[in-house]
Amino acid sequence: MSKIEEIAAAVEAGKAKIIGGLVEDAIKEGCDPLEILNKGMIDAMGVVGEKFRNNEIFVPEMLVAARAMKKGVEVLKPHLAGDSSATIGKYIIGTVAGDLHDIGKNLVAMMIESAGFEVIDLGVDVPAEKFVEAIKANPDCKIVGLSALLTTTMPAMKEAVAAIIDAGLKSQVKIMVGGAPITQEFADEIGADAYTPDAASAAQKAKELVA
Ligand code: B1M
Repeated sequence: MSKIEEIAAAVEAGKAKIIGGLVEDAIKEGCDPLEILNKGMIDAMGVVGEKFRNNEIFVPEMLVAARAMKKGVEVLKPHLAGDSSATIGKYIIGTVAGDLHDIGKNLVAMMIESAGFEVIDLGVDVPAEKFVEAIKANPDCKIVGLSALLTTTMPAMKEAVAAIIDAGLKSQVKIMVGGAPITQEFADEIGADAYTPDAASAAQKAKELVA
């Protein structure tokens, strides 16, 4: 088994205690940090999701897999993040109301930070008003990013975008959206400025939006 396969197996089995060591070993062996993230962790979470959908595993197993991935990302972070010494603007991010998924949102925040933004992370289950308050409290903020992982929380994303527009803040900030069930069509429909499918493209798009 390759180191990356071992990492994937550890994420799937929720082995949070050993994952840090495996990631360190893989780095020492010269594995590409992005490949460790994509093939070792994100793909493994895809397998976990598939097993959950097929009733082969349940919420507790999904939770321990998520914990293992978070531990792995902590160790990987310094190897992924670039030089963020120069700040090109503030970026507010959060997972929308009713949604507790934060692994993808955290990855987006990490990539955005390494692209040079100062990230203000509002966390998970963020109501529309909290996004509005945070934008008002940071008049120099240029972009707000909304994440949703559940089809049932897509309406909360729509509400958050509407609240930002209704509060007259659309001339101040660009709105970026993403998350597994989100599509370009949905982003267009709710009035977001940009949709990106993953963390790397979110960072790229954010830079373009402030250029
Ligand atoms: Co949940 N869950 N979950 N879950 N969970 C999914 C999302 C699900 C697809 C699993 C499945 O059925 N196959 C399913 C949703 C089905 C649907 O909506 N149609 C589901 C469900 C049903 C649920 C519960 C309802 C289960 C229950 O209680 N019965 C429940 C809901 C809780 C709630 O939020 N209110 C629930 C709970 C949980 C846990 C708490 C156990 C745990 C989350 C832990 C955590 O995040 N701290 C969990 C997990 C781990 C998953 C899966 C397995 C993995 C999610 C993940 O972290 N992926 C997931 C299945 C799957 O995704 N295949 C599943 C890895 C991550 C890197 O990817 O988050 O997609 P992702 O982020 C990507 C992109 O989407 C994108 O970039 C990221 C990195 O490249 N992206 C953005 C994300 N946000 C972005 C924002 C952007 C741009 C890009 O711009 C701003």
